[in-house]
Amino acid sequence: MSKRYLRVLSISLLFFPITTPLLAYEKRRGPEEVPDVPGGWDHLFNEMLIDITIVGIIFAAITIYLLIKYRQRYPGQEGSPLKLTTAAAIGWALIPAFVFMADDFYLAAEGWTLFNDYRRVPENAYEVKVEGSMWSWHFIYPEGVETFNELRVPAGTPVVVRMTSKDVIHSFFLPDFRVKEDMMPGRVTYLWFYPKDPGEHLITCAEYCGLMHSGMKGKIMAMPKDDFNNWIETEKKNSHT
Ligand SMILES: [Cu+2]
Repeated sequence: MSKRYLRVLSISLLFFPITTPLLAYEKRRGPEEVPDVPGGWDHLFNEMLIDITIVGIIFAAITIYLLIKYRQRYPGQEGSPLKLTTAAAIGWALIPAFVFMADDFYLAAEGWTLFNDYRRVPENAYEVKVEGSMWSWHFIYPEGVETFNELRVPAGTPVVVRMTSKDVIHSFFLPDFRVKEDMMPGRVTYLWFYPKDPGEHLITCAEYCGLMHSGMKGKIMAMPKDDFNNWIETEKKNSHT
């Protein structure tokens, strides 16, 4: 490999870690759309698994190759190390490092982008308050209706929950929606999720909060919009009588 070629190659590779995050940024959606956060986390997780596997195989293959190629062939054999120029030595160290770093930066940028989506509540979100306590969830709807351990929401609308705790730290975890957030006394935290279709989803506490922590479960019931509105109306009447 000529020196000039090496220099051009290493300089262009230096730009790799800078440009790859831009590629990830390119994939952003418009502000009106509800971003697919659970799909995004799953995608990122799979991408990382694939990358780790590929990188692992490459490293293992090179190691095995070198082990065989430079093995001791007879007792007392002394090796004759390859003489590299300084530039070549630096190149061999830096170029592979930058290639793998580019991949790391790309994944990190995807993670940051996704984290933004995960923290930015869609504008038309339906807002419910929830208070955690040992060992149940108390939901308060904007219409004044209250439920325990069962959060009913209209399907097809993003939902934001504003959370706090009565006693100790709990963590509101919705495995199906890949979201989790601590609830603390004296502080309001939030998370949002998007129940696209009607269905039931688990709510569970993900922060050890005492004896019955493992029993601190609830469910989300995403209902067809009309059913949900009817339910709210009925509950509203019930709570006033
Ligand atoms: Cu708890």
